[in-house]
Amino acid sequence: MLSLLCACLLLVACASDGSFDMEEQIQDMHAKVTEMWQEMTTWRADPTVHATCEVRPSASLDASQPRVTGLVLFRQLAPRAGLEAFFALEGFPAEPDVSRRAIHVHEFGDVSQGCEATGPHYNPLAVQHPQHPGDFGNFVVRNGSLWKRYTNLAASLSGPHSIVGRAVVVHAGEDDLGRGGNAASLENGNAGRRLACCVVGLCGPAPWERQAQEHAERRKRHILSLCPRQP
Ligand SMILES: [Cu+2]
Ligand SMILES: [Zn+2]
Repeated sequence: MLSLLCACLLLVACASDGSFDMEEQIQDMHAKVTEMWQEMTTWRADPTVHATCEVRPSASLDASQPRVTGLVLFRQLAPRAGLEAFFALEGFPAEPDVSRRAIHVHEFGDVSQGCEATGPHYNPLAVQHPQHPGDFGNFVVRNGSLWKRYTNLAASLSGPHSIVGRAVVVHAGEDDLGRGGNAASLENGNAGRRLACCVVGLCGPAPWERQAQEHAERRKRHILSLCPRQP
């Protein structure tokens, strides 16, 4: 199948008169062949893909800003399956009430000049916020930390719109989810300053398994704490 598509691609390339339409068709066919190749090679082995992202405070923060650190882990059981994630972050201000903070995937995996270097939201289909892959929305922060497992997030670790190599950015504010009534709302949700970020990289299953075990133990401790002790 792949060799047939490659042959078609070559034929089209040979017949090309250099026009813009033909060039566009070749690019489109190339993207389709690449996507099929990625799916075929993944299908042969265990299709599960894992990724990790070690969150560090933005280098451009001033001294008054909180230093958020932690880990974001991803798992995808098959190329078209929903994305699962663990978010384990700390260092937010320990406010008495819960707060909500936005987390998104941004375009560039470049954190060399602070989180600003990660660019805008990753937006391969040129759509409005919050329809971007990696618009994860708002996360509840309690006592300065965030600990949550999510399933079915709208992003992927494989295919042409993979978020691998791109950045996860933690914001100081809440995402208005495109309802803010201004241009920025439809680009980035007016989520405020970029507190911390990391670059998504592929990894083995071990970090996910460790986090899953810790998550199960935390849940168990939480349930036990809700049960009144017998005298
Ligand atoms: Cu963002
Ligand atoms: Zn967005």
